[in-house]
Amino acid sequence: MASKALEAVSSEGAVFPGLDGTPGLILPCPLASIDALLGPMIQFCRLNMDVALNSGQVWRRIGLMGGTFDPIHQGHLVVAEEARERFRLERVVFVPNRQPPHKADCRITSPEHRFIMCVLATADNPCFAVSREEIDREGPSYTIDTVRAFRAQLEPKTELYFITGADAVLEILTWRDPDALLEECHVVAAYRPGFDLGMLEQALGEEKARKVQSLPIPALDISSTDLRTRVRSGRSVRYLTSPAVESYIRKMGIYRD
Ligand code: DND
Repeated sequence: MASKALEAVSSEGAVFPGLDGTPGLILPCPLASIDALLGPMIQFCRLNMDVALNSGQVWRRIGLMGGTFDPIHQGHLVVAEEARERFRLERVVFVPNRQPPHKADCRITSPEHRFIMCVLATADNPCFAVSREEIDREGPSYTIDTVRAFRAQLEPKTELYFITGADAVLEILTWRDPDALLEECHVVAAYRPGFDLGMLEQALGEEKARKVQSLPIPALDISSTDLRTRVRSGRSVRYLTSPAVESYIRKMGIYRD
């Protein structure tokens, strides 16, 4: 099972490989309800996180890809993959937030739907895992709390890279405890062609901007907002997100209203 490729979620179900030979996941079929999916997803995710973090192996570099992921799409996946390659990350852990601190007044899809979509989108990449660190933590999902929670589980030598978009990094001084965040992990700012890197220095000041690692990524003009709008108006999201996520959105009726 571990060697099988991901098959899209369909009426026949889907098989996901586990990381490094851990048992894979067979989705219950048919996809009747979120409850039927959540149990196996959480178990699969825990197993993979155990392999990713607690396998006794000393990791040198782990990436944390934070986001609201409402929904996750190819843009997010490309950023994670580019960061993995560029910084030679052994694992990239996707960390969907429960309560985005900067989107308090926005309507956000339930954390469990967003978590499941992250698992579906990442399950076929043996270097990707999904964490429930923020999903299971009450209150606003502050990144510094997450970085410290991961730090506590990892060897002191392991370097942590918090990966996010350059647009988000421009706002980092408004985040909780930005100085500590910049000290306790490498902050990676992924930028698309046309982004003026000088803006990072303008926004953060020279000293803090120097601590940020910039990462060029290919231009993919995809956004979660656009995906939600498309679903609401009955348009296709095919190829903008993974087939399993597309299928999940359709079957669960997410973003229809
Ligand atoms: P978003 O809501 O922007 O995530 O949140 C990004 C991260 O910042 C999350 O982990 C938040 O919890 C954290 N945050 C924000 C504010 C305050 C604090 C923490 C705090 O601690 O006080 P999205 O799901 O919208 O996107 C995830 C990332 O992917 C973003 O950085 C976004 O820029 C990037 N992205 C793309 N990059 C390349 N090409 C595309 C992209 N679409 C989104 N097409």
